[in-house]
Amino acid sequence: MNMHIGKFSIHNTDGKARAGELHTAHGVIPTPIFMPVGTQGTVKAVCPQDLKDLGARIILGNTYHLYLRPNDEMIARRGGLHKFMNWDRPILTDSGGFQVFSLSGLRKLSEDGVTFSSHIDGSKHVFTPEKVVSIQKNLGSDIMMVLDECVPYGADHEYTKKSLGLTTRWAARCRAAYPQGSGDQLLFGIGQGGFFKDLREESIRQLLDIPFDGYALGGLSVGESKAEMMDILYHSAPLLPADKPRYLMGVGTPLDIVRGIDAGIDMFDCVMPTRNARNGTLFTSQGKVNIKRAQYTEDDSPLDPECSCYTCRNFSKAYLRHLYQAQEILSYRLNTIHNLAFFLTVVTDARKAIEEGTFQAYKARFENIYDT
Ligand code: PRF
Ligand code: ZN
Repeated sequence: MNMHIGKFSIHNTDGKARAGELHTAHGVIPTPIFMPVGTQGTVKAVCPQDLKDLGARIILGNTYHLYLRPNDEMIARRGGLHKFMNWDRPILTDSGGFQVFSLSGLRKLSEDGVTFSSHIDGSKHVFTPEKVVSIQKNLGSDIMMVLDECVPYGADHEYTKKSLGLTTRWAARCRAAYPQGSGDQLLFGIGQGGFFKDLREESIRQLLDIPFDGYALGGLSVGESKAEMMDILYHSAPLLPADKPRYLMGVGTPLDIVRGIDAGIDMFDCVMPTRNARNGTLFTSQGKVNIKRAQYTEDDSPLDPECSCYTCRNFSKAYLRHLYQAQEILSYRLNTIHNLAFFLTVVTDARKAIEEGTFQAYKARFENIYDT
């Protein structure tokens, strides 16, 4: 195994914001980083080459989906997910815990794991900590996530406390199934604790007794208000080990990401740029654009004059609106390319600002354009 794998170095800080580098088996990831979501072994509507042209450095895949279809052993026989989908840069896989709770039908939690029925054909399956590590080993992701319970919004203190204990015990079993340094893959722990600061502290404190290669905050952006999320984010991010990468799962809007960086987070993923692209909501340096609006019918200007992506260099808003209205496949592709370019630019610009010591000004400018 390459002795640098898992190494994380921070070369600049600005307030709590950090600029660093994480070494993985498929290359070095500059942080802060945004990870486009490629749930089923594809970032919807774009090719791996498009992602490279956009400067994407790491993408996310989902254990839950790839286990159910086409299945992890089938992918392993083809040399793993990188080979199967022809993406040679890093991949992070989520553990499936969250997807079981958000997508599958009937499910039952026990100490051993979670029993659930497939959203595809209703068939019954069990995810244990050992099973999700085994699946992620078959997929060959660079970063594996532990099995956790993402506590539903509104859960009370008693439920949340019990649940985080279970998440910690599952995390320890995941680590035991893949001891640190036993291969080229990294394993991240996930802190839960709902919207109770004492429980967030307890969850992170428990995780610190287990050596992980990085630490995530889970259980945010699950239906709470912006203010509640920010309160927990700014409280909990600094409690994660300073010398390990910190990952805020499933978050968020461009402003959430900038604030997350401000709170000391290094890694982000969200379906927002790709999903919103497909329903015509585009993010620009001037704010959000709803491309279906009549005002763009004869607007020959580029979507974002400050963007240098393929879409903005070559097409007008009038054309993008037409493609959307006509439900053309190219609409998905061009919109996705632009939205990903925007999210990736947010983190690269943030990184530059941290290096130059101008991150607060960058954040302030951002807050003027995006209010959510
Ligand atoms: N746990 C896992 N994946 C996740 C989350 C979580 O809490 C979230 C919450 N925003 C998104 N993805 N394993
Ligand atoms: Zn663009």
